Amino acid sequence: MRLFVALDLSSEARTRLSMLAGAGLPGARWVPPENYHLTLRFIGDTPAYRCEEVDLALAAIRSRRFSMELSEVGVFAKSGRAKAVWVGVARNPALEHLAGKIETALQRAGLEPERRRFTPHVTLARCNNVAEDRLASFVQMHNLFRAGPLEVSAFTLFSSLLGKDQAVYTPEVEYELI
Ligand code: 2AM
Repeated sequence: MRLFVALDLSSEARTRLSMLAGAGLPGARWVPPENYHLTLRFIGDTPAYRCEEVDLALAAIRSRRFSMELSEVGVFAKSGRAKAVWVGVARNPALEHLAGKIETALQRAGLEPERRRFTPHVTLARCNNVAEDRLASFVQMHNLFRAGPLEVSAFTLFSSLLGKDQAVYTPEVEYELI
């Protein structure tokens, strides 16, 4: 199974985010609102025997509920080419604390450390060939975007099936925060 740990979003948050999507960016592949999530830790392909260890490690985490605010729109680029358009999160020590606990728990369960820095975001669109000026004006137009506060009372282990068009994400286990 291809796994990742993420925050699921409420339908209100999905609706707010979906209002940003759809127009003005030829070449963007918009993520369908049912697929919006905030990844806390990508795990990747996991053999069956490891899935149980991952579940046990995540189930042992005790971390507090918190709220967060979605804030700003940005772009990930690689070699100067835009790859994804995302909505970020206002600075949030509780969110970082939770991501850190998940990282520690998964390393203890035997997973390789995540080398990439945690950059909380919700991906709105993946880009193939989006014109730079269009992207710049999209970001500028939506830079004051805010949604929240969103209450976070659980995190979720998702499986991901990569499809030809869009991935199918399935919530496998939900872990309550205290
Ligand atoms: P993204 O939204 O920035 O693409 C499921 O694939 C989730 O895991 C996505 O939200 C994706 O982030 C995230 N992810 C993090 N690292 C990944 C990787 N190496 N490969 C695929 N997805 C990754």
